[in-house]
Amino acid sequence: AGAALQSASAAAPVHHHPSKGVPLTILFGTESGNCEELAGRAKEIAENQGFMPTVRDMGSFTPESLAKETNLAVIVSTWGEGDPPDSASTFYKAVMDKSCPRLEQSRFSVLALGDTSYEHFCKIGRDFDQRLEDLGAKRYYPRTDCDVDYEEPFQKWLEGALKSLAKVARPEPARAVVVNGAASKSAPVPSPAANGLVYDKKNPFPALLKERILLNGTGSIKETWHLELSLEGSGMSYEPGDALALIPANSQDVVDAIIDSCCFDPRERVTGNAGSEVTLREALTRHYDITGLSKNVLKKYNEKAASDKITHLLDPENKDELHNYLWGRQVVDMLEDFPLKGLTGGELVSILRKMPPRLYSIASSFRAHPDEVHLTIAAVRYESHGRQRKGVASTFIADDLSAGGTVPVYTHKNKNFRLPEDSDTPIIMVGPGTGIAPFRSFIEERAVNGDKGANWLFFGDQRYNYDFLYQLEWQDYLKKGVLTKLDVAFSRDQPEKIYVQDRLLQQGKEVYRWLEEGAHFYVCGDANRMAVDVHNALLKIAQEAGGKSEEQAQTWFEDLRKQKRYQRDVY
Ligand code: 2AM
Repeated sequence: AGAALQSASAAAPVHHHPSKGVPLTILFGTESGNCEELAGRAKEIAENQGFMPTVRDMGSFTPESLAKETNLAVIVSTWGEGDPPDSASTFYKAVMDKSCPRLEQSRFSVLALGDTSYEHFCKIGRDFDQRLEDLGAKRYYPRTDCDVDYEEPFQKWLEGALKSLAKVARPEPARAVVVNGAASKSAPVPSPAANGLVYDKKNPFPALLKERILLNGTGSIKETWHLELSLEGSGMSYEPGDALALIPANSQDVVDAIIDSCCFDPRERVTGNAGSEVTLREALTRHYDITGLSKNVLKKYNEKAASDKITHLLDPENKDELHNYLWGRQVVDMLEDFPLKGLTGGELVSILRKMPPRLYSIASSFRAHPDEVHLTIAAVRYESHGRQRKGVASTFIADDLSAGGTVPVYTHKNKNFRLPEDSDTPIIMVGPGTGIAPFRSFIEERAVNGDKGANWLFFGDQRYNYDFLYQLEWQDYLKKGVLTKLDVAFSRDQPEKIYVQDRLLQQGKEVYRWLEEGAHFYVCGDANRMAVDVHNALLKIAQEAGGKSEEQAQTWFEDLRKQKRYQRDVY
C-alpha cells in the first residue's frame, strides 16, 4: 500500500493520508436509488483518500447502531410533501423519537437531496441535520441541500466534508509519510470515459423515435402513449426495473408567452445551462425550467423586482398565502402578476433552474428488444388560473416529437426494483395506470428467458373498453402461461369505485399464500394514494388471512421489506 490512488472525480491529489484509517459510516436513505449511488461513489472517493468507509442503508439501520458510530455522512432525499424515502421512514421516525439515544461521541455531515419545486424542499435532510445536533453530535461540515441537478453540489460537499473530517478526526499535524520512496509521486490521473461511449446526464444520447402509439381507445379521458425509441449505436443497455431519463424541450407556446409578456428579443444572447452563449429562445426552449414556479424562483426574482407584494408572500408569516399563490402557477404568471420594467432575458434566465431530466420507468426488456427502449407515458394537460397547461415532458413526446425526431436520453439504474435473483421465485405485481410499465419489462424478460417463476399481475384503470393498457399482450401471455394470474380493477365501469387494492383484498388468502411461499411483491404508480392504500391492504391481508395482530402484521411487513421482497417504484 502507499501510492496515492486517485479517483477521477476526487478533488485534490493526496500525497499523504491525514485521514488514514479514519472510520466513516456513509448512511443513505433512498427511494429512486440516487442517494444509494452517491453513497457508493462517496465510499470509493473516501477510500482513495485513506478513510475506512462503510455504506449503510437506513432501511436496515437502527438508532442503537447509530450511537455506535463516530463519523457519519448522511445522504438522504425528500419526497412529495416532505416525506422520507419509504424504506427509510421507520429509521427516520425512530431518530426523531424521544427514545433515540444521545450521540455525544459522533460527528456528522448531511447531504440532502430534493426538488426546489416542492414546498418542503430537502426537509428530511434538514430534519436529520437538526436532530443529530440536538442529540449531541458535532457537525464537522455544513449541510448541503441539492436540487434535482445534484452532481456539482455533491462533489463540493464531499470534498469539503472529507477535508474537514480528516482535520477533526486527526488533530495532530500530519507528518509526511514516506512509503517506499513513492510518496511524492502522484498516481497518473485516469482519463474518464476514454472510449467516448458513455452516455450520461452530461452527455445524453439522442434516441430516435421509432414508434408512438396511443394506448387508450376513443372515448377515454386518458391519454397514455406507448413509445419506442432506438438506442442503436449507443452501446447502452438496461435491466428490467431501470428508468430512462429524458430531457424534454419546452413547448413553443410557453416560450412565446414569456417572450411576449416581457417584450424580450428572442435573439438576445444569454448564458445557457452549460455556460456557453445561446439565443434567448434556445435557452428558454432547452436549457431552463420555465414552468416550475417555486419559492426559490420567486425569491430570486424579488431580488431584482423588490415588489412589496412578493415580499409579503415571502414573509414566513404568510406561508399559506404563498402556497396558494404558487399552486398551479408558472414562471409566466409571475412575470405578468409582478411586471418588472427593463428586465432582460439574461437576467431572467439567471434566476431559473436548469431543465431537469424526467425519469420514466422502462416498459421493455432489452433482451426482448435489443437496441430499443419502450416507455408508457401519460400526457398531462389541465387548466389553471385561466391558462391551458401541459406537462413538459409528457406533451413534448405526445405533441412535439415527430417520427424521425430524437430526444436526449440516458439510463438510470434502479437497484431497488429488481426481479428476484432466482428465476423460479414467484412475483406479484401491482401496477395501475402507467404503473404497468416496469411489469411489461418484467414479463417480457421472464418470457424471453423462459423463467419458471409464477407471475401475478394486478392492473387497474378507469374503463375496460378504453383503458386496458397492453390488453392483447397480457391475454397472449396468459394463454402461453407466462402470466399465471391477471386481476383487473376498472374503477369507472360501475357506480362504486373498484381499485387494485380491492382486488388484492378479495384475493387476500391467495396473496398471503404466495408471499408465504416466498413471492416478491412489487408496486408501481401513484405514490400519494394508491401505494399507501396497497400498503394498508397488505397489512390487512396479513391480519385477515395470516391471523396476525396489528403489530405482528407490521413486523411481518418490515421483514418483507428487509428481505427486499417488497419493492416500490412510485411517483
Ligand atoms: P379513478 O380515476 O377512477 O379514481 C389508474 O389511474 C387507476 O388508478 C384509475 O382507475 C384510477 O381511478 C385509480 N385510482 C385512483 N385513486 C386510487 C387509489 N387511491 N388507489 C388505487 N387506485 C386508484
